[in-house]
Amino acid sequence: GVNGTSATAKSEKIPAIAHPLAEEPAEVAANINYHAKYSPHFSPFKFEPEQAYYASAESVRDRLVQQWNETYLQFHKVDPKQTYYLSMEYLQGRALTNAIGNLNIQDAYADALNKLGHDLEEVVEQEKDAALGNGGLGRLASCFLDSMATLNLPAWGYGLRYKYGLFKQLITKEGQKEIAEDWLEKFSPWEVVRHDVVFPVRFFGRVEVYPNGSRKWVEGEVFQALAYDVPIPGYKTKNTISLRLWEAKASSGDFNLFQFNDGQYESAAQLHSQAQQICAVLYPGDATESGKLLRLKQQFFLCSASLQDIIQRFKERKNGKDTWQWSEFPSKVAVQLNDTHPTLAIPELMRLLLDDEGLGWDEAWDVTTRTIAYTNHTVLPEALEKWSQAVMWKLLPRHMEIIDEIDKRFLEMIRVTRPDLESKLPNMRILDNNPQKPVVRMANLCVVSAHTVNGVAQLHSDILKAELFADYVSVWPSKLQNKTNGITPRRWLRFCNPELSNIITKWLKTEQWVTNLDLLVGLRQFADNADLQEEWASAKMASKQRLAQYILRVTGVSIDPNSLFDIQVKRIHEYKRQLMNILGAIYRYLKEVSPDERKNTTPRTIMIGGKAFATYTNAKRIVKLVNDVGDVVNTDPEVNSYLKVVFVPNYNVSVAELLIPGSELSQHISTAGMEASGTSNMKFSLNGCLIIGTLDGANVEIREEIGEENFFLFGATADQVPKLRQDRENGLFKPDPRFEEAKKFIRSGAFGSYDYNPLLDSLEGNSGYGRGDYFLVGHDFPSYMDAQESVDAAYKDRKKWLKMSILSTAGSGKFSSDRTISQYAKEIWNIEECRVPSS
Ligand code: T68
Repeated sequence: GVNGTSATAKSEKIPAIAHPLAEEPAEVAANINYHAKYSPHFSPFKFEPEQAYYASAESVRDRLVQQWNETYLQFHKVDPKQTYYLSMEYLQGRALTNAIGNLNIQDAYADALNKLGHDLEEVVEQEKDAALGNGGLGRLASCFLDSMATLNLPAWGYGLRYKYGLFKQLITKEGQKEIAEDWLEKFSPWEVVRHDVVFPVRFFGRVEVYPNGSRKWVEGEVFQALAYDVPIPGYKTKNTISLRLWEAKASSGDFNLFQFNDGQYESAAQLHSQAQQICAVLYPGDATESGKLLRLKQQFFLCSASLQDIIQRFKERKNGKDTWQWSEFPSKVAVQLNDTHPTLAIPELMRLLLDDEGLGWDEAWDVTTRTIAYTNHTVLPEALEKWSQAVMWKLLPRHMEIIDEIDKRFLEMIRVTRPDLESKLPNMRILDNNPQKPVVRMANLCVVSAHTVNGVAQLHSDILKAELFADYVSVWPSKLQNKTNGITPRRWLRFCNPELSNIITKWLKTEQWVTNLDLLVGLRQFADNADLQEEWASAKMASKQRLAQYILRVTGVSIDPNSLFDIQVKRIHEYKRQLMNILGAIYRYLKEVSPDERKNTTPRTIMIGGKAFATYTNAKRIVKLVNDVGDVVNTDPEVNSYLKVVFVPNYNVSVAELLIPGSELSQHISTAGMEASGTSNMKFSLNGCLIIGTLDGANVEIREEIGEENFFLFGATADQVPKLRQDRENGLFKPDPRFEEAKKFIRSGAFGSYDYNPLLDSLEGNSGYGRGDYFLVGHDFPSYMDAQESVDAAYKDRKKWLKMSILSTAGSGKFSSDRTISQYAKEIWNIEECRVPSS
């Protein structure tokens, strides 16, 4: 079938009857009205914003379904090589604004809703964010889908349909509290359940060996993976691709009616409730001991279901021949692993080829390695996945056999071809057989098995080559690539910042920049133009006012749109150094207690937002500290017209869409070498926000593109970090008095009775507990404060600041995910566009 299902003997198609989906407001209104009446999810007497949202979304979905079908028909006809992006996370955010924007029908919808007595802006806010991801990695996957659709690439996203995505963050007197967020509570109009797309997925069991030597994984528990498809429309193209999310179900025979009739209700439904657990919650990222087995089950569930689906689609495309050639699989299929989370795709593909399809090892290995590519997103050792061999042998016995064999053959190959690497083998091999805790190193399995490995920014890829994966580089010199991350200019400028977008279009005299972001350089020639500067300033002011209203509504704090809006929003992590930001804010507060200082000051509003992993104690202490500092500063009548400190609660994609357009300065201040790329830095810069930052991740490339004079740089470089840590252990670190003063003020109890000593202790000492300021906050603090002084000075010169702001946008063209995805398509996937012809 066109949509990837098996063709039935009797192919009964839905007759092609044209159903015009109008673009005239009156007819759009009729479409919305139709859904309000005939797709009734609510009482018929209500047509409040919520009902208007669902009816609008369903009417948009009708169009998407139509484009979707045309897209699959085209893919089926042309039969191109296709890419499958496997990711445990997608941070989609809201879909309505994006869909009507990409379909270019926003005006018709705004008018239609007006006719129906509603306001589009209010209606779109009814939608809950789809937050099936933790942070940058998940959002990157979503930006990539938007670009793949927009570039008309034959591509699919595969993921899991978690019932509960990322938690909702509440701020209480105790600090952060996590609340389960049931994003499907009232159903999602953007998913289509595909009852005809179901695959079995096995856990546990044993390996059966046959007389001819072949092996098969049998028994254990078998669940069903059921597909839910989410349409991903491209921008101003008919192409609409799929994000296919798997849900786990018990097999239909698994409900024990005898037990149930016997009153044993729980055990009768046991497999049903076990199935529900698999996709119940998104793994909350970072390091946690709990739920390890469940996480492994989730990873395998995604890999197994997706590969069965991919193989079935490959088999359907016989290209006029009687059967398929497995050697052609890699010229029809590219699989990209988003970090090591879907690594099990490697042994699962091997297993399917060896045991189900009867290929020999060499042939199966050739197909697998030519199919799979891997993206690394971190060098933090604690974030590199390692699975217990014992757990793996139990849950996936056949896969462990295969991994064992891959490891053996890798050792053998190195010993034969590169005896000089013998001493490196213990670190290079896949299995770590340390008797204390034998583990499988997933990153090593990926590097050994994938044809291409990539980092996500130039500096990060360089570090991978020089450090983490250095030993492999001499074996496979061209396996490692860089693919600097990007963001979709649709969501992150065109739709979230229409005021600025209109100005850009006006001055560039074209809207082509939305799909060709390099055109933004055309703004450079106008950077000094007073008219552009005034328009630019008024767009920024409008966004700041909108943001100020939001902050007042969610925090009760009133902020001044004439102050400098300084924002740091991202997951709370010690390496991202939100603690440095708040220490800087505290020092600024101490200074501004003096009336003399206040006279020359640049009024600032410092906003910090982000979620802390529920058991990451220091991260939670940082959240609490920002809130406590805010309570003191914002109620100090002497200071609060010069400085405000606001914690923005529940940071998510929709909140980002409000914050980024209203920002003037954003902080990307990680310890150099630790942030693989960062992607919000690109969003801020694109929206004309200046950056204060370290030479880390993509900051390096942003600074190169926009010009070093437009970037507030400070701090140690990545190559200095090891020596600085060493110096510290040798007692050579001399703290700056400003750093000491800020810490002392917290210890004095100025921000309440909460015990911040353990948090501050992490910044002290030379080693041991707190690792002696492992993240080098103390070392970088003085240069950070100096850079902040340059920010204040630059902001006083309004024309200079506006010029820098314009140049930030003008230099951000490189950071379109369209550029990133074109590079993946050309340099890793070897796929080409497959465009739906416009009728
Ligand atoms: C981020 N990684 C990098 N990991 O930190 C960031 N989830 O520098 C980079 O820009 C971004 O990836 C995109 O490349 C993450 O977001 C996770 O969220 C994570 C980590 C472990 C488990 C699950």
